[in-house]
Formats: sequence, C-alpha cells, structure tokens
Amino acid sequence: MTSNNVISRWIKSFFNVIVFLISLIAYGSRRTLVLSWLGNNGYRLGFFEGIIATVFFFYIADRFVPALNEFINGIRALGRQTEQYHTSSPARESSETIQQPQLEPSFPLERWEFLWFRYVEDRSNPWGDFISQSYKNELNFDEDWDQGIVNNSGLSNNVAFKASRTIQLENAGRYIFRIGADDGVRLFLYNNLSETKLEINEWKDQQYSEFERSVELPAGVYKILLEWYEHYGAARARFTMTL
Ligand SMILES: [Ca+2]
Repeated sequence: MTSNNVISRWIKSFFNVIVFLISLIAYGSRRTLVLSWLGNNGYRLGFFEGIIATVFFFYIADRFVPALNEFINGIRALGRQTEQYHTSSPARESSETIQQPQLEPSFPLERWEFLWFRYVEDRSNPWGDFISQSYKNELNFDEDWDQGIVNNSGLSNNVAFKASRTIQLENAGRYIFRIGADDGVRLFLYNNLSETKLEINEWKDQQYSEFERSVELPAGVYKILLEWYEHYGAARARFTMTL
C-alpha cells in the first residue's frame, strides 16, 4: 500500500479503531474506541506514585501514528504523580481517554494503601476529586498534621482518605482497635467472607477524639477499611490494633 493510499484511507475512514490496553500492577483495562470524525484527537493519561503503566496502542487503520507511539513509549514510569498529554490525528474534536488508578480500595497485603480525595461536605457522598495514592507499611500509625498540609495532598482543609489493607492473623484472640481522628473517621473490619466483624462510625466534625472497641477474632485473613476526613482546622489520624 502506497503512502498516498494510506493517507487516503486514513482521511476517508470513518472508523479508526484504537485498541487501548493498559496494564498496571494488579490492574488492567482494555477498551476500543470508534472515532467517527476527522481531525485532531487528544489523549491524556494520568498515573500516580507507585504505579507502573505500560500502554499499547494498536491502530487497525494500518499503522501507528509515530508521534503517538513516541508518547506511549514515554509514559512507562515509576515515580511521582505525572500526567502527559498528546494530540494526534485523526479526530477533529478533542476526545480524551483518562485512565485513573483504581479508585476503590485494593486492600493490599502487608501495607496500607491510602487513596486521597478532596472532602465534600455531603454525608451521602463525601468523596470529591481524587488527589493521589500513598502507602504505609506500619500497621499502627499516628499522623498529626495539626494545621498544616495533610500528607502530600497539598491541602490543609477539606481532604479525606480511604485506607485499606489485608492482614493475616496468626493467633486467635481479643483484638483491640483504637482509632483517633480530627475530624471524622469510620472503621470497618471484614473477614474473608466479607462479613463485617467490627464497625466504628464517628463520621462527624470533631476535635481530636479516640474510639476503642475490642473484638474476638479467630486466626485468619481480614480486611480493614479506614475512612477519614479533615474539614477544617487541625487534622490528625490514628490507628492502632493490638492483641
Ligand atoms: Ca479539623
């Protein structure tokens, strides 16, 4: 096929199909886009600390766009939050595909995963824009940000997290959970059948307060979900689990 034919086919084609495959650690997605217009098409990909993104574009319309391919090769990375943007043919109107890291807690084994969001003063859905993802190895923690910036969110007010992890309990026993928060906090403990074994719900604006419950647990695998928000003023989040 000559390059003229390629260009001609390119311009005349109403169906340029992109198979867009993204592989992330413990996460993958694939989709097909059917573009029925001509002109520039923008692609935006955001990814976040701790995630390796490998992206493949495959054009059924005969070939890769070299510049696009270059863009794809450029985003394999492990590092701080970054975002890249590229504009290429053939769509006239801007159309973008945004691949977010998973926004639901992933309950990793042996470390906390923190998903940071803007806090919205809405009891039915307090989760605003996703900000970033971070991790913490230690099971027990006490983070006191006082009036300052909360973690690396860039925010000192109206910020929230969903923290999750999976734990393996070698010993049965009565475990003591103590959580502390300024402002709101709620804790859920699930067993491997996703049954709720413990729930503490103190989702409200408050000065730093601590809440303690104990629960008898057989040895086994458990999932912990800790949700927290800071409305305004000082901010602090604490979690301890002891036998
Ligand atoms: Ca506060």
